[in-house]
Amino acid sequence: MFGFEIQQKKNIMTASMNVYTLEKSVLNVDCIDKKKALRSFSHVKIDRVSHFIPPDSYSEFFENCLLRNQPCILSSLNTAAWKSRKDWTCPNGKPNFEFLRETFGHAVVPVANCKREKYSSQPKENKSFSDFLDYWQNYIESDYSENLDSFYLKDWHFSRDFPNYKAYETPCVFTSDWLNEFWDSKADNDDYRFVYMGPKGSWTPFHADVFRSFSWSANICGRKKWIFYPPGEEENLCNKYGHLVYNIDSAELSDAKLYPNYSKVKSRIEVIQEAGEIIYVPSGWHHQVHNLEDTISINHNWLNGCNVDICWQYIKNNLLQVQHEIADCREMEGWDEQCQLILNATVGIDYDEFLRFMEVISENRINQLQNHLLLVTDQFDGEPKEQDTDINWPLDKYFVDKIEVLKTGVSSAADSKCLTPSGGCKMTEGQINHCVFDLQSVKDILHDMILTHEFCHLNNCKNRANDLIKTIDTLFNSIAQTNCMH
Ligand SMILES: O=C(O)CCC(=O)C(=O)O
Ligand SMILES: [Fe+2]
Repeated sequence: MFGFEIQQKKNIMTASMNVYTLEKSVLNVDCIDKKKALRSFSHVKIDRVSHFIPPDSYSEFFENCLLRNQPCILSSLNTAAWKSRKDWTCPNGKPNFEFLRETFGHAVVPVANCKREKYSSQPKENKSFSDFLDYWQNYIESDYSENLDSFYLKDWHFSRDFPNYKAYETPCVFTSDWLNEFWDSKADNDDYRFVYMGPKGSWTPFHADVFRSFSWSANICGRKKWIFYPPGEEENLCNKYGHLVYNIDSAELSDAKLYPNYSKVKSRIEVIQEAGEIIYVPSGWHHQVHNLEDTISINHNWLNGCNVDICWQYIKNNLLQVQHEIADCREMEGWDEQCQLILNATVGIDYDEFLRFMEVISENRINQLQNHLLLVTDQFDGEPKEQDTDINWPLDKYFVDKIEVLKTGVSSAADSKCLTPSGGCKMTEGQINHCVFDLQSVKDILHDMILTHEFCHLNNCKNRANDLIKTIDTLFNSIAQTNCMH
């Protein structure tokens, strides 16, 4: 169907346990190319998933939405049990201002002014949350008067500010989240988990997300209109100076002298997200968002083995731009390092930190797999605990070569921690497979990194990347030699 096929050789071990050997010879296309091929089959429509997504549908979502990079909306059943949906809203569906003020009023929050534009974004300032709520209630009382400002509380690191208040639980399909896993491991106490609150009419200008990550966004109350353009269309939405349009509905787009490529735009997708629904925004899809009512939402930016190549490509492209901008001082000593500094200041990460990112993600998975191997081999004296939940996640479909994986029957249970093994427990087959897929995805990036001149030029980076590739290969060999599911 997608122009390539993974053949498998199947040896029946016992009735319930098969060994799958993936033949390297039929996997002669790079995994990154296979991911690209899957993404090129765009629907240009947004599916609504009307049911609760249990962990055993993980592989369906993985294939249809994450690998294919296609947007979708999950039904409100997926947020029905969240504390924020009960505590933060009134029976009539409006925000519960009293509860919010009493519980979180003392917090300091970032607030954007939607009626102003400064350097292609809405200027932001910090306010106390109770002041913001006072403004919001007055604005509603004025019937959203044209004469008043439209303020939008954005990018509030709510979980960081209130770690003991469990406002929500990340749905299983969004839990392979390398971005927050990495940022949580750093000392700077930053993350990509946010709360947004805005009155009717507040909006977010046209953009693609940080590092070209995915996002998911759940409406706690209210409704949003989303306008999407698939990756690549943004080139037609830039003016003759190469600047992306700020408001996708502005009249200036029809000025052919200013936006010479606008007539080439092929697809625009609009969708209304209702209260309780969660929208999944794929990697590199540009979007603009309007609050149609007083709306509260929770969102995460995240990335994983499905889109890490898009992120790495984005960072490489940004370095090219930086190099172009300071090309006139190329001969000066330390020019490469200077480019990395500017890259970090503009994009938020440089090559050295991206390698650190890959190292942290791999270390976590290598440790999990090594602990599992210890538990299932003779070196462990004691009874390993069984994990009671599994995800339905067949590795053989997701392009990993040179690995023998033991398949057993899979069970399912509604546990959103489905991808993370609990301490002392054997990993489930699905968890093992996912770890292997993740490590293979890191390996693909490392291989690309060491082919990049600027990367190899940086102190010790090439050695670190090569060492990590060797460690991953050694682990893959031990997995292949061990009956993992003993
Ligand atoms: O809800 C909004 O205003 C913007 C959210 C957004 O851009 C996102 O979740 O990626
Ligand atoms: Fe966004």
